Amino acid sequence: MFGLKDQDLEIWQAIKKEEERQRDTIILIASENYTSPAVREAMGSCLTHKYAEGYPGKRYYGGCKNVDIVEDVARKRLNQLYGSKHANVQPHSGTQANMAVYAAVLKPKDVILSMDLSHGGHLSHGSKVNFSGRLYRIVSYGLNRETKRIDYDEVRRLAIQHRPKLIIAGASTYPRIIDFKQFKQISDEVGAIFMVDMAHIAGLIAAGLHPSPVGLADFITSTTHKTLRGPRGGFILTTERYAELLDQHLFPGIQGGPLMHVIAAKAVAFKEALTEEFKEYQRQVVKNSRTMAKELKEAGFDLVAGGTDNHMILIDLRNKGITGKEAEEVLDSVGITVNKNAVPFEDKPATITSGIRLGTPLVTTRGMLEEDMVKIVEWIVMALEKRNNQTILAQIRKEVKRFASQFPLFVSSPKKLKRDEELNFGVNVG
Ligand code: DSN
Repeated sequence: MFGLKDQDLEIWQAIKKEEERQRDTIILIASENYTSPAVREAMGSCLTHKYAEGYPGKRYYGGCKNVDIVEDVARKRLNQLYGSKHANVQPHSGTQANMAVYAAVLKPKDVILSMDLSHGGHLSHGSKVNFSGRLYRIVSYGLNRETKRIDYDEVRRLAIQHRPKLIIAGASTYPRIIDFKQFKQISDEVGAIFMVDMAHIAGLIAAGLHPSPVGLADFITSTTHKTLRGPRGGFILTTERYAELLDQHLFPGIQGGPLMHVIAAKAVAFKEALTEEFKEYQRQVVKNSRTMAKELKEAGFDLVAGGTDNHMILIDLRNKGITGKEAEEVLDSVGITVNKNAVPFEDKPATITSGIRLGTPLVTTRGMLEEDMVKIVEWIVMALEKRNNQTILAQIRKEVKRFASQFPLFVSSPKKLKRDEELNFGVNVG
């Protein structure tokens, strides 16, 4: 029996290179995270061999005894984590989760009221280039021009004017707390179904660091791989009222066989999320994000909405005379990975943008603390300011690599890393 290296050198090498990239760089993509060895073991298990169309106890294939246990445990743990009544752990992704909810309660051309993509909403909440924007009539709310926060009066005004069948709260880029209670009141006022897409903040909600939509929303969709720190995938929570309708529209409605190896890994991640260590991790994610925001502001950066309450920061770079695309490329060249991002009231195309989005889930999973965020911001500031000086960029790249490569990829909670014994810093900027 050959291992991957012997059997497929090309793929093995690409994976090794990616391992190096993840180890030797500082990754600040707000929607990514590293998983625990246990999550990865479940994902790489023999469950990938099994077809299990249907739900536990009601499958269309024989031999589902063991995967039934896995899916039941995953659902039970997820309900325990959020205090919800019904969980569906089969969505392959966040978009599939959203699609299943739409399929369950909407007809083509029904009205959805959701956040504008260019103000921080998600592709699957009604973008013209996505199935959601083609199939349904989309009315978008945005941010207040002054505060760059959700304008709830505007949401109410649009809801009354357009009478949406579904109102969606939730964003891909919004650094502040979302007031789910206000959304619920507006939904009730106009008789709309209320859905929350909590993909970005699922881990923070599980740890009690962001108000929960459970008990307010009719449907809650999420991914499992962002702050929640599980495998790549999705889930949906709903009430007893919608449970059967939802399950039918997920399978057989829009999906076939569930990915049982991923569902097993989700179950492992949910167990991890129920621990005190996980809460501690989430608290550190927010502390790190706030520290980064403070340092960036002191360096003269313009933060959308003035700062952050969660794991992410959106920088409007227009006062620095650099585009999002340029900033992403410069930072990439020194080993700091971010993504260019539209800012509210954007004047540049999506391929250029005026902003960059930063997030702290990954660096916190590696055990980095506030003092490390200070260092990272120093490198970001220096790299952007001296972007035309190749000598300085090369020096920063060296320092970033030396710094990043000392951290393991996964530490269950920040306190687990005995910094003085296990790490040897001594990095000096400038
Ligand atoms: N693409 C993801 C993000 O980066 O926020 C959302 O699906």
